Amino acid sequence: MKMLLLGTKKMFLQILWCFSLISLSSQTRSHYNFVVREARYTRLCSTKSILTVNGRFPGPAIKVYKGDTIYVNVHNRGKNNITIHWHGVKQPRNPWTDGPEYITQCPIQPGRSFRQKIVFSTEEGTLWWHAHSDWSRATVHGPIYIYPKKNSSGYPFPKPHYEVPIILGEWWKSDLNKVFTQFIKSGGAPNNSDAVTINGQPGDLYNCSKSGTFKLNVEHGKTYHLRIINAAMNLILFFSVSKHNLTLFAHDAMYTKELTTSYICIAPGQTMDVLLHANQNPNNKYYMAARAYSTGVGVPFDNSTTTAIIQYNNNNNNNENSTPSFPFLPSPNDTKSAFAFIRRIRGYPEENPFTCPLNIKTHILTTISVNTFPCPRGRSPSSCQAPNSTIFAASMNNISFVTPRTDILEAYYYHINGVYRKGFPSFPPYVFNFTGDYLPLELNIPKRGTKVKVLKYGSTVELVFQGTNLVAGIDHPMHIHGFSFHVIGYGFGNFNKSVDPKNYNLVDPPLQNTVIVPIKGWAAIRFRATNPGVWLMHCHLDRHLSWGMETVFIVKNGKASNETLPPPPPDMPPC
Ligand SMILES: *[C@@H]1O[C@H](CO)[C@@H](O)[C@H](O)[C@H]1NC(C)=O
Ligand SMILES: *[C@@H]1O[C@H](CO)[C@@H](O)[C@H](O)[C@H]1NC(C)=O
Ligand SMILES: *[C@@H]1O[C@H](CO)[C@@H](O)[C@H](O)[C@H]1NC(C)=O
Ligand SMILES: *[C@@H]1O[C@H](CO)[C@@H](O)[C@H](O)[C@H]1NC(C)=O
Ligand SMILES: *[C@@H]1O[C@H](CO)[C@@H](O)[C@H](O)[C@H]1NC(C)=O
Ligand SMILES: *[C@@H]1O[C@H](CO)[C@@H](O)[C@H](O)[C@H]1NC(C)=O
Ligand SMILES: *[C@@H]1O[C@H](CO)[C@@H](O)[C@H](O)[C@H]1NC(C)=O
Ligand SMILES: *[C@@H]1O[C@H](CO)[C@@H](O)[C@H](O)[C@H]1NC(C)=O
Ligand SMILES: *[C@@H]1O[C@H](CO)[C@@H](O)[C@H](O)[C@H]1NC(C)=O
Ligand SMILES: *[C@@H]1O[C@H](CO)[C@@H](O)[C@H](O)[C@H]1NC(C)=O
Ligand SMILES: *[C@@H]1O[C@H](CO)[C@@H](O)[C@H](O)[C@H]1NC(C)=O
Ligand SMILES: *[C@@H]1O[C@H](CO)[C@@H](O)[C@H](O)[C@H]1NC(C)=O
Ligand SMILES: [Cu+2]
Repeated sequence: MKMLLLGTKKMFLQILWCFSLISLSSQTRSHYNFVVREARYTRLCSTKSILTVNGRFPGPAIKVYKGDTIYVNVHNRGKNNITIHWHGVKQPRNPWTDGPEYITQCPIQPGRSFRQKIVFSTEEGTLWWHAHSDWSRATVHGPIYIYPKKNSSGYPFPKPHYEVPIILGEWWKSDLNKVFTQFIKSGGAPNNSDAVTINGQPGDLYNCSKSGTFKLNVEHGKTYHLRIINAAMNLILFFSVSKHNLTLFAHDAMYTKELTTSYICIAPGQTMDVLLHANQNPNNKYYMAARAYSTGVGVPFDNSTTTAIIQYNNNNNNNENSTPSFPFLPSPNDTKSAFAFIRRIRGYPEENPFTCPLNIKTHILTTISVNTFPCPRGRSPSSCQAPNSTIFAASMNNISFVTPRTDILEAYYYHINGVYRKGFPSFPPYVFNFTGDYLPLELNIPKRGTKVKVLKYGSTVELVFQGTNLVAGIDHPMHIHGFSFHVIGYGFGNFNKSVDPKNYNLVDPPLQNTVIVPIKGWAAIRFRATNPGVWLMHCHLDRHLSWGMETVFIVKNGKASNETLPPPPPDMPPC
C-alpha cells in the first residue's frame, strides 16, 4: 500500500512537472532569489549530494522580455566559493555582474550573497545561466527564456503552441569536487561522465533510469518550441528526434533563417530554438536522443546515449511499454555531418539590429592548442599522468592562461598593478604547419601567463581561431563574453589570409556567442568592440578551460558617457 502511494505520488509529481514545462505562460519577473545549496539526487542507481540552485536540478528558469533588466540575489549556502554567469547575455556596460571567477569578480564565499544585475538588450530566444567557478556548472545551471518585447509583433512566424526546455547535460556518479580535484592533481585527463542527460535525466538506455526518463506529452497538430541548451561539461552533442524534423529559428538568442533538419550539432555553451511539429502517427512513441560528437584521435569521451520520450495524447495505444522508435544520430566521429549542419545556419539580418562590420581595423589570428608541460622535478609520476609522464595544458597563441587571485576587472578599474599584463599577441608567435600530422614535440610546451588583449572602444575586430594538431587535434567551442559575433567562415587546414577571406559570408552570417572551431581547421568571426569592460574568451569544453585555453579582452571606454564603464555595485564580493 505504501509502495503504491509512493508510486502514485511520484507519478503525480511527474505529471505536474510535465505541465509546468508546457504551459506557455510568459511569467516574467524582475527579481529572483538563487540559493546555492546542496541537495540529494538519485541517478544511475546511486544517490549523492550535488550543488544546486534552490535545490533544483536543472535549476530554475529565468523568464524575461527582450530588453528587460532584472536582478538575481545569489546566496551561497554551499561549502565552496561560487560565481554565476549569464551566458550569452551581452550585459552592455555591466561586466560587474557577468560572473567568471577572478575575471570580473572574486567568488561569492560560503555564507555570503551578491545581488547581480542582468541587462538584456538585443537577445531574443533562449540563453542560460551557469556557475563559472571550478566545475560547479555541471549541476548549477538553468535556462533563460527571452520573449519578444511586450506589444511587439512577436515572433517572425506563427506563435508556437507550447514551449519546452531541452537541457542537455552530463552526470558523474562520483562527487564532482572529487572528479575535479583528482583531475587537477593527476595532470591527466578528467574522468568521463557516466551519463549524458536530458533535463537532468539519463533516459531508459541506462540502468535504473526508466522511471525518471523525461517524457514530453504532445497534442497532435500542435507546434512545440524546444529551447535546446547544451549544458554539458566536455561534450559537443548531436541531437535528434525520431521521425520528426526540427526547424531551427534562433541560435544563441539571435534569429536565424528557418532551417529544417533531421539532426542538430550543438556545443557546450550554445543554445538553439527549434520548432517541432507534432504531426506523426499518434499511436507510436518516439525517442529524442543525444550523443557525443568527439573527434580527438585517442581522446576518450563519454560515448553513451541519452534519451527522452515523446508520446501523443489521446492515442489508441494501450501498451504503456511499447518501445519508442529510435532516431538517426551521426557517429561520434562524423565531422562531415556536424559541419554539413553547422554551415547551413544563416543569420537573419532583417531581424537583427546590427550588421557585420566590413571595414576591419583590428585583425587577430590565434592558435588554440592542447599542450603538455614536462613533469616538474620533485613531482610524483602519479601527478604527471598525461602521455610520456607530462601534464596536460592548453593555450591560445602559445600562452596558457594563469587565472589571477584578484579579479582582472577590479584590477583594471582601480589600476592595481601586477594582476595581469597587456600584449596578448595578435598573431601566433611561431608559424608552423598548425594542422600538420607530425609536429615536433618541443612545440607542445606553451608559456604560462596572464596576458590580455586591449581593444579601443568601437574597434572593428576580425578574429580567426586556428585549431592546431599539437598533442591531439579536436574541435573547440570558443565562447566570448559580452558580445554576439558574426560567424563569417569555417575551413579545414591552415587559414590562408590571401585565399580564405574570399569565401567569407558577409551577407547573412549568423550571430553567436559560441562557435565550433573544426578539428585541424579554423573559424573566422567579426564583432564591434562597443561594450567597455573586461570580457573573458575561452573554450567551453571545461577541461580545456581548466588547462588554460582562454584570454581576456579589455575594451576601453569611449568618449560619450554612455560608452564608459560605470562604477561597481556596492556589494562586490571581496577577495
Ligand atoms: C502595451 O499595450 C497595452 C494595451 O494595448 C497598453 O496598455 C500598454 O501601455 C502598452 N505597453 C507598452 C510598454 O507600450
Ligand atoms: C576516476 O576513474 C578512475 C579509473 O576508473 C577511478 O579509479 C577513480 O576512482 C575515479 N575518480 C572519481 C572521483 O570518480
Ligand atoms: C546495467 O547493469 C548490468 C548488470 O549489472 C550491466 O551488465 C550493464 O553493463 C549495465 N548497463 C549500463 C549501460 O550501465
Ligand atoms: C523532413 O524534412 C525533409 C527534407 O525537407 C523532408 O523530405 C521530410 O519529408 C521531412 N519529414 C517530416 C517527418 O516532416
Ligand atoms: C564506447 O566506448 C567504450 C570504451 O571506451 C567502448 O568499449 C564501446 O564500444 C563504445 N561504445 C560505442 C557505442 O561506441
Ligand atoms: C568513425 O568510427 C568508425 C567506427 O566507430 C570507423 O569505422 C570509421 O572509420 C571512423 N571514421 C573516421 C572518419 O574516422
Ligand atoms: C610520447 O613520446 C613518443 C615518443 O617520443 C611520441 O611519439 C609521442 O608523440 C609522445 N606523446 C605525446 C603526447 O607527447
Ligand atoms: C601541413 O600538414 C598537412 C597534414 O600532414 C599536409 O597535408 C599539408 O600539406 C601541410 N602543409 C604544409 C604547408 O606543409
Ligand atoms: C611556445 O613557447 C615555448 C617557450 O618559449 C616554446 O618552447 C615553444 O616552442 C612555443 N610553442 C609554439 C607552438 O609556439
Ligand atoms: C595561400 O594560398 C596561395 C594560393 O593557393 C598560396 O600561393 C600561398 O602559398 C598560400 N599561403 C600559405 C601561407 O599557405
Ligand atoms: C550613446 O548615445 C549616443 C547619442 O545619443 C548614441 O548615438 C549612441 O549610439 C549611444 N551609444 C551606445 C553604446 O548606446
Ligand atoms: C575562496 O575565495 C577566497 C577569495 O578569493 C579565497 O581567498 C579562497 O582561497 C577561496 N577558496 C578556495 C577553496 O578556493
Ligand atoms: Cu577546447
